[in-house]
Amino acid sequence: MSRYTGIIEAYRNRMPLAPGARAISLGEGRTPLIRLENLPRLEGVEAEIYVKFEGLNPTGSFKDRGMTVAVTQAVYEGSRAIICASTGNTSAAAAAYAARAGIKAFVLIPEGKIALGKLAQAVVHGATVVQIRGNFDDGMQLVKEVAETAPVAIVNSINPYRLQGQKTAAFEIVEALGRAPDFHCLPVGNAGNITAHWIGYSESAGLETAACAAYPDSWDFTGFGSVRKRPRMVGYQAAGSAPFLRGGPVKNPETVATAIRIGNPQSWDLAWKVHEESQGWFDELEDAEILATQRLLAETEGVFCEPASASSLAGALRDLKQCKIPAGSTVVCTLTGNGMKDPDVILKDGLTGLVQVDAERGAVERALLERLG
Ligand code: AN7
Repeated sequence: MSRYTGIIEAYRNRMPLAPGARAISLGEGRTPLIRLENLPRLEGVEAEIYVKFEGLNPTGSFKDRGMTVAVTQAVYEGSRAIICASTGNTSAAAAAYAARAGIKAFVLIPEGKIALGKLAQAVVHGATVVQIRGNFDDGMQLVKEVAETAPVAIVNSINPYRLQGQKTAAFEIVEALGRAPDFHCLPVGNAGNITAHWIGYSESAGLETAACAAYPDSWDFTGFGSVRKRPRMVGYQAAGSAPFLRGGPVKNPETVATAIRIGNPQSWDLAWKVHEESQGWFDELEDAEILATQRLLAETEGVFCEPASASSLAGALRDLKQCKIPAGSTVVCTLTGNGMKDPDVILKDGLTGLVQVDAERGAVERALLERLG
């Protein structure tokens, strides 16, 4: 057994990094693929459903897989600072990996619209947090403009090294299952992650994909194939922020799932290629469905993901019930981020399960007995 040191070292031969590039890592990756045992039965769906719990990465989201590679390459190229726009998770990851690398991070976030835990992360890691009076899409536009002249490397997913890191989630799934699942469901914001997964599955199958347009230079990824099949990729958006369902950008995106409050996805073309090549689909979910599924998963399986992440499972359950996903299928849902980042969304509904009693044995016993039924 050797010490696990993150996705770059684990998949070095599949990374378009210079051999001499020093990996900036926090041990990201190797997240659990948890088979749901209670929820499918309770919901009356017949399928092998797994959740890939990316909330267990070092900063609590899948962004760490991409950030380790983007920051490694930025440092290798001599950058002293990185910049991103973010709905929260990218800023947390950028801040942490910049701290690890000893460089500066600048993060643009929509004022008042990111989960508190994510803001705390950016602050604690010493990033300069620029709160803009606008949304993610405004921030992204500003980042592109500023980076034209300022000596900063963009680490949003338009940076091709990000997707190279994020593809490793698919590698891990194929290794764990011994094959690709039939369906892979995930939340879609900028659509970088769905593209990255498709790249990962394609590499695992040794198959070409038009999504390799997202590659840095002309990286040849064929020849790694060990499995034959790729999954159908299914992307879910929040109804108030669903540009893929509207056929174009959404001007004022709104959703309780602030991580995917994105109206102008940066990987628009790539995502449609994935849609076509994988014969998948996009769909949308109401905020209430997303929150109900977040709760259901937490209460029945002990897995606490953030609202955006729950949309993957909410969508999968609906599509299973409607037989869009056939019974008996193997389905993997990516739980992109950790629920602990966004306690507000849970607590604003009131504190269920909270009881006040006197500090006295009898009172505590009564409280228990009433609920043990
Ligand atoms: C939990 O942090 O865009 O479709 O700026 O945080 O690859 O954009 C976050 C995105 C899903 C969507 N789930 O992924 C950001 C940001 C969670 C997320 C997505 C995000 P993409």
